[in-house]
Amino acid sequence: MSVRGAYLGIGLLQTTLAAAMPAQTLLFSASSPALPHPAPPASSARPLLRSALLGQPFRCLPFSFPKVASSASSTAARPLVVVAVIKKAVAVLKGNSDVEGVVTLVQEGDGPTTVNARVTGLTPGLHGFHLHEYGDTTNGCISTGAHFNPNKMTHGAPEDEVRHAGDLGNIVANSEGVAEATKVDNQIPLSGPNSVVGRAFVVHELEDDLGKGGHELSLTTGNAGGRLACGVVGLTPAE
Ligand SMILES: [Cu+2]
Ligand SMILES: [Zn+2]
Repeated sequence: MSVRGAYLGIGLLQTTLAAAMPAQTLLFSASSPALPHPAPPASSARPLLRSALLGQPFRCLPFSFPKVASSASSTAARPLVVVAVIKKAVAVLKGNSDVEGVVTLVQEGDGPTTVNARVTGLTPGLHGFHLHEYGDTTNGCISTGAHFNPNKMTHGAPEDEVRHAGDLGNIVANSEGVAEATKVDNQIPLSGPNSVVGRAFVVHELEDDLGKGGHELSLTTGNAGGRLACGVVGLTPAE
């Protein structure tokens, strides 16, 4: 079984086991202590695990989660299990105005992070939407610092090569002041050195010019104006 095959083959297990596993856990065996509560007896766990893997026994091997290589032609089963751990996080946005919202983040393995945002109370139109460096709201949204920028870049659009990791562009509010957006991004993982857990989302008063507005602030903030609401990203149960 290819790595990709193993990855897909354990999809069923993932939903039952991922929640009980620490985010860094990439492998497990049938005797793993990290089973869900209440832990099923080994006698009932083993048949389930085996059947989902075509009867192959588990073996716990050192393995780092892959940047999945294409190997669709390889279908030979191997006694190796790679679990794409699903990580989820949430941020509840509040501020000094009527603007509020909820942002959810989901990341599977080392893949991109999917961000779903719903923000209400906005003026219709575009509003800058970023991850800022700190999850510190002691002084309101101001204390979340600048845009999350681990690679020391200048401000840009999400699709630009030169951008802050936290640059997620704009969200667009409708005539009711509601903005709903889904963004899929590779620079905002939920674990590792550039994890955004513990940092903060900020929704701005104005449109983010994506670094192209020619304003003196364009290359630092996109000239997106004040901070209407913000919320710290925190881990949430994966299921
Ligand atoms: Cu911002
Ligand atoms: Zn930026």
